[in-house]
Parts: sequence; C-alpha cells; structure tokens
Amino acid sequence: MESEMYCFQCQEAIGNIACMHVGACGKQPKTAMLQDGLLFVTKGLCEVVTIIRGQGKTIDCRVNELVIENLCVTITNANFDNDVILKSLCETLEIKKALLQKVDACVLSDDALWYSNNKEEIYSKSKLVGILSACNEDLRSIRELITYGLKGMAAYYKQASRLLHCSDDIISFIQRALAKTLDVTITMDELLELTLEVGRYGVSTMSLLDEANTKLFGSPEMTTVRTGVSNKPAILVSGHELKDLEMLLEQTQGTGIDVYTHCEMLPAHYYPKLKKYKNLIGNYGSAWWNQNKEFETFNGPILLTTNCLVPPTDSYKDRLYTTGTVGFSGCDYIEEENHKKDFSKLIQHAKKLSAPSQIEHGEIVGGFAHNQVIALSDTIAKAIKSGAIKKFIVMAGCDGRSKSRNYYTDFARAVPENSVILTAGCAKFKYNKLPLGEIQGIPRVLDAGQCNDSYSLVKIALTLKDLLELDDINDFPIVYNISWYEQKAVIVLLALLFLGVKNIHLGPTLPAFLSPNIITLLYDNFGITGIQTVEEDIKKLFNKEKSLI
Ligand code: FSO
Ligand code: SF4
Repeated sequence: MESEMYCFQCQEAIGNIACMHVGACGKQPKTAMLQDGLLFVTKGLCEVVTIIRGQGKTIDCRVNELVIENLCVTITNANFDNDVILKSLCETLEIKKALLQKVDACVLSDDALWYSNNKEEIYSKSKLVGILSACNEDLRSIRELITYGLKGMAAYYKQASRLLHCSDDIISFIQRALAKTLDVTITMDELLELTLEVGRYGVSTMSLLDEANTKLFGSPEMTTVRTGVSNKPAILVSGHELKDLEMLLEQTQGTGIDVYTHCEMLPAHYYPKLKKYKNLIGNYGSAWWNQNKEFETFNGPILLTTNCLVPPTDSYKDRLYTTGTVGFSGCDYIEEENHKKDFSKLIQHAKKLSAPSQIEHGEIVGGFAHNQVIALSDTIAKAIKSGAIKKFIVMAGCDGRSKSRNYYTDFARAVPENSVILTAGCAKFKYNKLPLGEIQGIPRVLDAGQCNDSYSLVKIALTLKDLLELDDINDFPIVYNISWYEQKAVIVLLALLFLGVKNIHLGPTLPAFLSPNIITLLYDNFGITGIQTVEEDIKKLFNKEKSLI
C-alpha cells in the first residue's frame, strides 16, 4: 500500500522506520503534509533572509519570530490544528514574497523562489516536499539530524525570547543552517561540520535559557514537591513555559483556585520566585504520555503550554486549553497580547468543576541545577574522595509510552548503590518516585529540571572535574545512558557531542532517521551506541572503573 505520509522525526516512528499511514502520536496524513509544506517554505524563507542579511540589510522581528514559531509548530506533539498550520504556511509565503523584492541580483534556489496563494497548489506542493524528496539516504539522514536539532533549538530559543533574552547570533544561525539544508551542492563533510555547529549553538541556546530562567525566577534550589491533592478546584499546567505558569499563578491568587504542575512543568517548583505562590500546590501525575488518564481524573481545566500534547479524549477535551505554538482543533486557544495572557476563562471554568481526584500521595525531591549542586560541591567532592560516590550516570532525556522504556526503571534500580543518577527532562518519571536513597545526605537521583537543564548537568560535570583537577571531561567518572523521544532531545544530544562527551548510550532505540552509515559514523567518531539489556549495560557502564583521585 502506498504511504499517505512519511514522518520519522521521533522515537515512536512505527517499526522504527516511519509513520506512513497515521502517526503513532495521532498525527493525521493531512497534518503531516501541511507540516512538510510549512517546513519547506520556512527553509525557503531562511535562504532569502540569509541572503538579505549577507547584503547588509536588517530583518524585521516578525520574520525572525515566524521562523522560530514555524519550527516549533512542527515539533512532535505540538500542533495538530490544520487551520493553524495552513495559516502559518500562507503567512510565510507572503512574507517571503515581500522579502524577495529586497534581494539584490543573485541566484536563489527554486525552493526559495516558490510561491502560490492557491490552496490546492499549496497542498500539491506540500505533498512533494516531504522527507523522501531527498534521494540519497545518508545525505537525507544528516539533513534531518540537522533540521531536528534546529527544531529543538528553536523550542528553547522561544522560551528564552519570551523572557526577553534574545540573540541575533542564534537567530541568524538557525536561518543560515536551515537554508544550508536546501543546498544540493553541499558535501557530507560540510554537513557534518554543520551538525557540530548546531551542537555549539545548542549549548549557547540552553545557556541563554538558563540565564533567562534564573534571572527571572531565581536559581533552582532543593525542593520537596507534594504529589497529593487538596480539596479545592484547580488548574493543571503542562509543557515547558514557566512564564505562562507565573502569569496563571498571579491571576489565580485569592480566587480559591489551586494550581498543579504536570510532567515538564514539575521543575517550576524548584524556582524561588515560583514556589513562593501559596496556590502552587504540587505535581499531579507523571509523564506526558499518561495524560489521557491523568487529565481525566484531574477534573479541572488543563493548560498545555508546549508539547507534548496527546490528542484528547472526549471526556476532557472541553477542559483542555492550548497556548503558544500548541494547538488542537476544537480546543480553546489562549492568545498573547502585549506580552500578557488572560487566563480568566480557565479560572471561571475551574470554579464550576470539582477538585482533582487523588491518584497518589507522596513527595518528589528535585532542584539540583548547577548552582544548587555547586553549592554542595564540597560535600560531593568529599564523598568522591572517600570512595562513597564512585560514579555519576546521566539518565536525562524523555519518557514515552513504549513498554521497552521500563528498561530505564529497571536500570535505575540496578545502578550500583555507590553511584548517583543525574537527570533532567521527562525521563525522570521512570524512576523519580523510587526509594533510591542517599549517599552522605546527597540524594541518589539529582534532578536538574526540564530537558533544557541538561545544560546544568554538563556544568556540574565540568565543575566537579575541575575540583578533582582532571584535564578532560571524559576522565571524570561519569557515564551517559540517555533516553530520547523528540527533537529537543536531538539538540541536547548534539550539544553533548559538541562539548566532547563520548560513548553515550542512546535508547530505547536509535533514531529511525539515522541511516546505517550515519550510525556507523556516529559510533566511530563519538562512540554512540544503542542500549542492550539492563544487565549488559550495567556491566558495560559500571565495570570500567576510572580512577577517581
Ligand atoms: Fe519531555 Fe515532551 Fe522536555 Fe520533550 S515532555 S518529551 S524532549 O517535549 O521536551 O522532556
Ligand atoms: Fe510518527 Fe513521531 Fe512523526 Fe508522530 S512525530 S508521525 S509518532 S514519527
């Protein structure tokens, strides 16, 4: 049967090949087609913009914003609303057409020049420009690796820019790099060089977001978060946008409505300026893929600020609100005007609904971003020197619905008792409620925060390496067993490669978009491998003892 779509950008690509008839995420062929079209016209826009910049002219803010938004809209589990995607596609074409008037004589690709304002023509073009339009498997693979890394970078950049931390350097790089993916003359070596450059800019973007978050909300600190519920009606917030949560907390104060976090919003509790809100009660539930179950029992309105959105069931669809680049046809959308969002609709809605049903009762401890861990570095260094801590293992990344991900729960249980797990991202929900204990007062699972806070983990490793007077990050007793799901994990991976981290174990499967030759290349150059059984991987990662002092 001929495929109706072709998407392999996330770990759930069916059969670890591609989603060809409907996405495992629920994406329909028409949405996939429109997303392909949106990416195509965005790349064309980036070629035009890059030439205009090269000719010494400035680019309007809306153009820069649009490129970032378009990339975010195509991220896994972000936007399922065809009308929204088509609208962005048409706006991009119009902006590109206007900008073409500004270009001094030069050669542009057919892709950059393509224009139509006819819906049927736009659909036909979108059908032709999907992933399979590039015929060389290895070039396609590396181009997609770059594109997905840029999508992840755009997501983090968007968060930072909402906190008024912007960078022309990052924006122009994203545009330049996207434009290069259209260049049919580019060589494999040039693409590999570009891949590492994406990693370099990934580090800058995560650092920018870290600076934005800590400036606005303070440095994360060790915090205990409740997982039970109160008896008041409440709103649940998911996704990564701390700014949305802050606005909602401000607006719900004194209304009798409580606020809970879900999945990647859990780390909000670690920030001093957010945890001071008395109506921020606790965390409800676990990782994104459990939302059909957990949103149903929450009983109140839910706000999705970024991916990961699972198509809602009818039982709570009328309680689901989206904002930012998230969208689902039939769900209310909260607009932003003059940097403000009005959540009164959710608050009024919450008042009519009952309190959340209790699904668990306990605590989660987190807040171990770089400043908190560095404040504990003397205690940690003593524990390392005394031999109480032998090794650190980074288990950052994403969670997901595949059963094979139970590997990470079993692996966390099997990690030797003299080792500490460093985590960030929604991967932690596989083991953050296990009683894994402490070493000399240091919890054995140190959660730095959201997936972008993987940046903190690198900073922690570098600080401890210096403290132990080691020359190379790879001499520090740290190993990596990372679980990936979508494109933000791709930028985290490329950032780690740029920083010189070697021998990363990546699972639960290696990306479907990597061709066999590119997998070999990543193994030869960086030692990246897939996972095997818990027993084999524990043996591999913990039996090669490195001298600590
Ligand atoms: Fe998870 Fe989803 Fe943060 Fe991702 S909620 S999977 S890598 O969007 O962004 O870790
Ligand atoms: Fe499939 Fe992932 Fe693409 Fe969704 S985003 S269609 S699950 S590969």
